[in-house]
Amino acid sequence: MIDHQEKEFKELMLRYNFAKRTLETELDILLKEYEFNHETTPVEHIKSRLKSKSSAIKKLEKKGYDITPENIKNHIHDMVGVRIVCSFLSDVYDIVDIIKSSNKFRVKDESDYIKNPKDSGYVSYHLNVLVPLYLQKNIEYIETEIQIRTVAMDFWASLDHKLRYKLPDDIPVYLQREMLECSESINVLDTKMQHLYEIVKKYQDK
Ligand code: 0O2
Repeated sequence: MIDHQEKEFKELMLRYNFAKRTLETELDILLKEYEFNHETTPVEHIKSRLKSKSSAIKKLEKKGYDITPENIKNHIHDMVGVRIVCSFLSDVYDIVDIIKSSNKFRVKDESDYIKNPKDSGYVSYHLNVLVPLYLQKNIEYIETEIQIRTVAMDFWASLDHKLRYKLPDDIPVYLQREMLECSESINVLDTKMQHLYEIVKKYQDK
């Protein structure tokens, strides 16, 4: 019984690995084509990762689910994560549109944490997309999460992640407030940079 479940875990992790590689390739093609057609480079960098089985188990425990491959499939939505870090705010929305209009993936869910930031101050655009895997006998759709954000948002999220890791679950209120203030300052900067970008574009168009 245990062996059977262990095999199922392995098979599932293999599927996620295939989905990660497929997603990386398809996104690379989409973005390169966009850059070529628009003569612009909206993406600063891309990072992808596969959540480890042990991190997935921790997340299931935190959410109160039994540790089964089925529960990973149903309740962990970011086993495969790709982060696209862009220069300007408008680039984030352009890239969201490119991904949503591609016939390579099916969008399952989306969260605009730019318009509606999380209580922590986290700001980003999330797209959960189903990536088709053409296996020997069938096609399987694997859920993946794409986080799209500006360099400024990424700066905040990376440092927030590092700080959170060092703290207990109940973060002191004053620290939460300070992090929220940092996030707000970053959003002001993003808006200013977007404004400058639009002025520069007008010069280019002349
Ligand atoms: P890691 O280490 O990045 O993998 P859920 O995915 O169900 O736990 P939720 O809120 O339904 O939670 O999903 P959502 O909104 O898609 O958030 C999932 C991921 O967004 C997180 O994954 C983080 O990467 C990022 N995120 C969300 N909130 C915050 C935040 O306050 N600070 C930072 N730095 N990142 C955040 P993981 O698995 O939690 O972490």
